[in-house]
Amino acid sequence: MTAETITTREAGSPGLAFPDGFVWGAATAAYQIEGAAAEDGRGPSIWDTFSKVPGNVADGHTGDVACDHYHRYAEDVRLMTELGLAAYRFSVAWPRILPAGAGRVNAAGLDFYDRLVDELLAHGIAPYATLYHWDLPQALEDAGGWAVRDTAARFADYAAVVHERLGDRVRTWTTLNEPWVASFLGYCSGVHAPGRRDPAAAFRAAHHLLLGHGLATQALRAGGAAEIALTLNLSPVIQVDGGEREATLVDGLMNRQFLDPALRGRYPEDVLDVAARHGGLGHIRDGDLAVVHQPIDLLGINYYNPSFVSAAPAEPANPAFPGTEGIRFEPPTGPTTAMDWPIEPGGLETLLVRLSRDYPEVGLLVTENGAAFDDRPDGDRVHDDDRIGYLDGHLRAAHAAITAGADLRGYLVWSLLDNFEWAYGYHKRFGIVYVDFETRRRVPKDSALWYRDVIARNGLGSA
Ligand code: IFM
Repeated sequence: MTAETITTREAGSPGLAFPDGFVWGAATAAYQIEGAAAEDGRGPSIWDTFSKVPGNVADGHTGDVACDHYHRYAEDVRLMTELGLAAYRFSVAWPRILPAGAGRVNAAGLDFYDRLVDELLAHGIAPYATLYHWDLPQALEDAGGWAVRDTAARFADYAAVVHERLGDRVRTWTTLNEPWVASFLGYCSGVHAPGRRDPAAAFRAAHHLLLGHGLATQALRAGGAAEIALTLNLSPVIQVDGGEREATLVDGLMNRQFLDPALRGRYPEDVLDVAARHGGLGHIRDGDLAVVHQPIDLLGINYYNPSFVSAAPAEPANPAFPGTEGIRFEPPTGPTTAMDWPIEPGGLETLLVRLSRDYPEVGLLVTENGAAFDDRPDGDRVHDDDRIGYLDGHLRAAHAAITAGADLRGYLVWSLLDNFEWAYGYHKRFGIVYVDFETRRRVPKDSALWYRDVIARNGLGSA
């Protein structure tokens, strides 16, 4: 992924057909959409706590009500049906199932996902369940959070409880969503829950998340799970001044720190060097990597943009990347989304081709890709041509990767609904369906109608 170039493709391109059986879907996450934060026995999560501390989330927004999906899930499944989705990726809120993280199981929490799964199946939509999308039960954080080893074992126990209830109907399971974000934004830069600023804790958290993935995968397999995935946020790292050293280090910290243990059973040496200088390696015990390195069926890829770096000797370390003194993270120079993230569809092609070359044994699934823009309703419509352009470009890149041999099985757009975008609150809209956060009314945007047509023809029309 280092010293690579990114392919640029012309707009105004021909129609493209995807392989038969290619899975089209959409993704969400529990804390971002469910609301009902204190209902039916749900316990507090680190995001409940974090979002209530003034200054942590824009305008003091919280996930207390969010899209109210907990009560409106049937309406949301109807929307999915109208779009023709084959799969819906949602996450299970750990504190709904085990309000204190371990011990007592909350039956009402399991009942909610039971209803959701049945509703999806009744409409012919495959449920893809993610077990951890960042809402750690607060009680476990109080006991040390992901920085302590015990949390990995508790995660596997929780995975077994959920699988026991839903495993007869859910085929596809994802253990973790974006462990880099959970560990380095949560425990190092502190811009995500639990808001800690301790690089050593972040490296420990990363390892315990990976260990939790391995233990949960064992528990899911023992229960007979059909298909198991790990989802990573991956970003090709490009060195703009032509060198390679800085890009390689950032690639290690963001990408290979998770890819190599999970898919090869070892940490990259460059990552171990940085971790050793930030708290040491005492938390990595003999035998851990064999547990982490479980055979999995799918690698989930969340791709939004590449990263650009350069050598800059006076630069301090980036707050989310320990050990990056002397490396500048370059701001985008071309078009960006409302997140100020560069729009570079070619990065997805680069990434998919690289993954299929370096980790050929695992199938690939885009579990998130999408963009925030400043959408405004116009009567009953939301004209979001910028999002259509973004999605079209990225699907063309995905198609090019398939043509080049990548074993890409499907594409799940982020996100079905506008939702709680973490530290940005409700200010950033990623949905293909607009949500009015006063009334909770849903309005499919033009991109949703466009996506419905893409799904119906299993490909892109000519533009
Ligand atoms: O909203 C998030 C999601 O929770 C994880 N992946 C990135 C998305 C956009 O920031």
